[in-house]
Amino acid sequence: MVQDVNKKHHMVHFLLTSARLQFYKSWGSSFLMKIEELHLRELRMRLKAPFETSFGVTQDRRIPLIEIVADGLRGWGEITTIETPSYNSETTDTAWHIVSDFIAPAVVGRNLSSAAELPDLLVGIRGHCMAKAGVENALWDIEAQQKRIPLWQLLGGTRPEIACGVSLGIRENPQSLVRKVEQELACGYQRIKLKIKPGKDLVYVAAVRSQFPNILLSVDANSAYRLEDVGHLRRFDDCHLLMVEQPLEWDDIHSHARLQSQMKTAICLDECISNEKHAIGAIESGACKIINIKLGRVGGHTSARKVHNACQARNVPVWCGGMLESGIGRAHNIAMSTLAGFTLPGDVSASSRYWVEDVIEPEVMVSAQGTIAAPATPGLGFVPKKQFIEELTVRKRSWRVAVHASA
Ligand code: OSB
Ligand code: MG
Repeated sequence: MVQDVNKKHHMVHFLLTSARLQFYKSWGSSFLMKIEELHLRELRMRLKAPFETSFGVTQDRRIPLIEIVADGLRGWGEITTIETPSYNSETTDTAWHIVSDFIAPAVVGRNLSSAAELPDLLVGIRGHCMAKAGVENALWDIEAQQKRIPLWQLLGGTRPEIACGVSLGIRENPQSLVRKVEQELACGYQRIKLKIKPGKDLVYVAAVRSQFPNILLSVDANSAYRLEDVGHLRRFDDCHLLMVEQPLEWDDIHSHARLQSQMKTAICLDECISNEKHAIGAIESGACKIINIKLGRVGGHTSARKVHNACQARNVPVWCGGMLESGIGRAHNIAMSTLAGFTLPGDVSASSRYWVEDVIEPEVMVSAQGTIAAPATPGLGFVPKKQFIEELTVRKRSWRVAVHASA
């Protein structure tokens, strides 16, 4: 029985006793997670600077966060939707609806033996990968805390530090873009990705390439071109790019295969890949040579690991994409990026590039070599700043298991 505490207030709520914890530990690997509470919040966070992609400009983020309590442990996940349905079909508001009306009622009160069981519990909900991922990832945080190991180790990660790149928004002119690239390189970032759109592409990329002939450089079009633009897109072959990311439509793997057969530059798919089957289909049809894995887009750590394994088995490098996340999402991205197949620098960069103040402690820091160290403490490894999160919260809904005092 699940009760929405916004309607019903006086809930009796049990915390895990140390005796029960001992009981679970004595069962070795057979853990149980009883999901006792789920809290859904929307945070408003202003980016330090506006971020422009081919689909629009963002500065004021509306970020849904998930906080789950299971067996007295608290786990956190971020729903990586943006505000509009212009990257994929989800938005902050669709996620609010799906979590409120379908996911929370399906999971609160359930017993799981592992976070990896969540996708099966939610098979009846089609799509809405980002909404599901926020919830699943909070459970992964809890499972790692139960097992007293860092989340990245629970996931099977092998890299104690990850390689970082940056994603730079479209700018007013090539000169200011070159200056921005120079700053990021001085911070140590190992790879520069430039957002492009028709009219703000080749000239910008050529300006950066001529100034920095040897850096790892890539471009991301976020679906701004069509297969008919193949003549134009082929001109990127002269820029010696590591990859061109998602040049064609968000749901069109086939056209990317046609384009890749006519381009030397490796195509990397982002928007097109929501699960392992998409990844296998894209690789086997020659639609891409690299895949960007985003935890939200693929539905959480369980699916992300399957996509990673499918790519690794086919010798396709992967890297971790970003969605302008708060520290919670960023911490999950770091954990995932420690898997062995993440051989290219990702879009996971320092908190201070985005936020005046982040919602976790410590904030995500990047070394002068452009790396982030995987955390050593159990679970997510970064502590959510509860007070600051409350201050940023503009709406909140909570669900708790109704328990009887005599239970
Ligand atoms: O395509 O990678 C993308 C931001 C919003 C939506 C889509 C994308 C991005 C980014 C930002 O590139 C990466 C970051 O978080 O720094
Ligand atoms: Mg992208």
